[in-house]
Amino acid sequence: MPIRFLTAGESHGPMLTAIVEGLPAGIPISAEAVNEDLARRQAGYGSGGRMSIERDAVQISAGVVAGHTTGAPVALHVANRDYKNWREKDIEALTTPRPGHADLTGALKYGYRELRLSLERASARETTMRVAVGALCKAYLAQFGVRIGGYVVQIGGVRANIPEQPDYKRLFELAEANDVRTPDPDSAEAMHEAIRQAKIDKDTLGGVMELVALDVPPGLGSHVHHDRRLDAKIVAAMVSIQAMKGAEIGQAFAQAGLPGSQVHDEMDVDAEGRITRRSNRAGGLEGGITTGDPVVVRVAMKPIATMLRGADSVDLATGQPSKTVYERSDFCALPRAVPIGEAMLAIVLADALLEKLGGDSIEEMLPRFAALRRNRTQDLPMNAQPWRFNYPYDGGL
Ligand code: EPS
Repeated sequence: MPIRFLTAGESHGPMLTAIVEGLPAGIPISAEAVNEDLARRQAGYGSGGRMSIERDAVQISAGVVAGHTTGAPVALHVANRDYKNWREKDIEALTTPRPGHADLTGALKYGYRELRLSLERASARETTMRVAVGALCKAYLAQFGVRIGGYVVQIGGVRANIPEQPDYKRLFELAEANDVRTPDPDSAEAMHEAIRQAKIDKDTLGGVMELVALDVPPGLGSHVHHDRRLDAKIVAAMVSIQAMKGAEIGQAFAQAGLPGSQVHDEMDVDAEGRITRRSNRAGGLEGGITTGDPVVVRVAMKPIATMLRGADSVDLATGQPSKTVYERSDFCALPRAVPIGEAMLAIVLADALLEKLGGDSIEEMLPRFAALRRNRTQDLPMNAQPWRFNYPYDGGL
């Protein structure tokens, strides 16, 4: 794992912190570019009151000098503006766990006598720092022409229409143009309406987002061992995001019901010896290795656990049945989850590309990137001879 990162910070504490280790020297970094992604994470219909309090802006206090990474660990901080509203407050005891949140499981694991201690760290407020770390990884990937974007494809029961082999850059743009971050303008209104109805019903909604990486070189990841398969790393990274309960590469679950002839991406060869595909149903990964086609991952978010209508639970202080207590929350956080998914994909891909290229500076890596083997017959010379295993040990037979 060339890239390692840690985050620290509670949802209503003074600040959030991240340290990223393993980025090479020479990546141009601007706080403005990080802040753009932080602002995208704050925008979208369906948010609660908290997003009108916070104005996330990064402080970079180590590892970036004169606008470039030095190769040293990068330290990042984002202030919680809401902290001043909590600092002097006598906080009500929280003793009734919300089904679907970490309230109960956190207390069970750590022996908390106050459920707020679980929610403070389980909160998706922490994803602010993942987006900041992801922005650094996006800047690294951009040096090699790799671009990452995403959009919403489903909110509640409303599904967007996405063409089979779309112009992804156009989809990224279209998605930024509406408040539910979907590239299908016809579905945007219905999604907005579904969230509005959920608010009226004092309920919450989840959905599905799609993250895409473009111009990823072939050959990242590996089939040789379980913990080197890139599809597994991507899925794990996605499901590590708060409230994400499932992830698939391409349309894995739909493909599970189809015959192979309707799933696999058949190959052609052009006059220059380039091997092309007629489709990208594999979502850019075969054998845990990138194919060179767009990497496409879809992530399912459960509806947020904090519901205005409350849910049946148990007051642990009295041992009696009790409704959960509502303070404040998002109704649907999926539109603003897209930059978080992008960030996690950027982190995993940056890590894989660093591993492939080796080296300590962008300068060292650029020629190595240019020399990578591609999907061309001239890059894939075959022996085309009969051969034998000839293992050094023949199994004692
Ligand atoms: C969250 C609850 C809400 C969300 C929060 C995640 O916060 P609060 O309890 O302060 O109203 O707004 O998300 C963020 C603060 C954020 O920055 O995304 C939760 O319980 O997970």
